[in-house]
Amino acid sequence: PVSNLSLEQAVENGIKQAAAEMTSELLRSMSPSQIIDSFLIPSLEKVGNRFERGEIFLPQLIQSATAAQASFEVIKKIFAQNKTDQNTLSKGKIILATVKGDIHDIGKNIVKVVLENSGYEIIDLGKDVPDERILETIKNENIQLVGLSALMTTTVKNMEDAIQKIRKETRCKIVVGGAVLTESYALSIGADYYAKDAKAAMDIAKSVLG
Ligand code: B1M
Repeated sequence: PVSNLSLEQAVENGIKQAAAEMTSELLRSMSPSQIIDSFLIPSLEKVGNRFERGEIFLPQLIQSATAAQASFEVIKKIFAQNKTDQNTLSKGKIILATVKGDIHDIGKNIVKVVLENSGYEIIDLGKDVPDERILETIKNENIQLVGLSALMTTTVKNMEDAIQKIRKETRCKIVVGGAVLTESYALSIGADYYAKDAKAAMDIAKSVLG
C-alpha cells in the first residue's frame, strides 16, 4: 500500500485510495463481513458522532462516506467471485429501497450484495424512493418481501407511511432496517420484521421465501 493508514483512519479521514488499498490488504486475512462489521460500520459511526457534535462538517462527512464506498467496492468484487460457483436459479425476488426523503444507501447496498450472494434477485429501487413506486413495483412484480431502509429520525415517519400504504393494498411482507431503528420500534410502525444487519436480513429472507 502507498500509505500506512489503517482502514479506520482512511475512512475517518476520508481518504478514498487508502481505504480501497487497506481493504484489499485486509481481505487476505478477513472475511468481507468481518471487515464491514469491525471496521467500516464503527468508523462511520465515529464520523457520524463527530458530525453530530459539530467537530466535522458535511464535506468531511461526504468524504468519509466516499472512502467507505470505495472500500465496499473492493469487498463487492469478492462477493461477486463467490457467487459464480453457486447455482444461478433465483430463490425469489426482493425489493430494496431507502424511503422517501432519505439518501443514505450504504447499508442498503451492503444488504443487497449479501442477499444477491445468497441467491435472491434484488430489485433495487435506490434511495429517496416515493411510496407509490414501491407499491407499484410490489404489484407489478408480485413481490412477497420488501426491505425498507431509513437512517434518520425524520425519515422513520416516512417509513411508517410507506408501510401503511403497502399494508393497505398488498400482502407483501415488510422488513425494515437502518441505524435509527430498534426491533420494538420497527414492529410499532407496522413492519413484519426488523433486520439489525445484513445477516439478519438474510435469515428473514430465508424464512419468508425459503
Ligand atoms: Co448522514 N446522518 N446525513 N450522511 N450519516 C446520519 C444518519 C446521522 C445519524 C449522523 C449524525 O448526526 N450522528 C444523522 C441523522 C440524525 C437523525 O436521525 N436525527 C445524519 C444526517 C443529519 C444527515 C444529513 C441531514 C446531513 C446534512 O445534510 N446536514 C444528510 C441527509 C440528507 C438526506 O438523507 N435527506 C446526510 C448525508 C449523509 C452523506 C451523504 C454524507 C452520507 C451518506 C452516503 C450514502 O449513504 N450514500 C452520510 C453518512 C455516511 C452518515 C453516517 C455517518 C453513516 C451511515 C452509514 O452508512 N452507516 C450516519 C451516522 C450513523 O449511522 N451512525 C449518518 C453504515 C451502514 C452500513 O449502516 O445504514 O445502519 P446502516 O445499515 C446496516 C443496518 O442498519 C442494516 O444493515 C446494514 C448493514 O449492517 N440495514 C438494513 C440498513 N438498511 C436495511 C434494510 C434492510 C435490512 C437491513 O432491508 C432488508
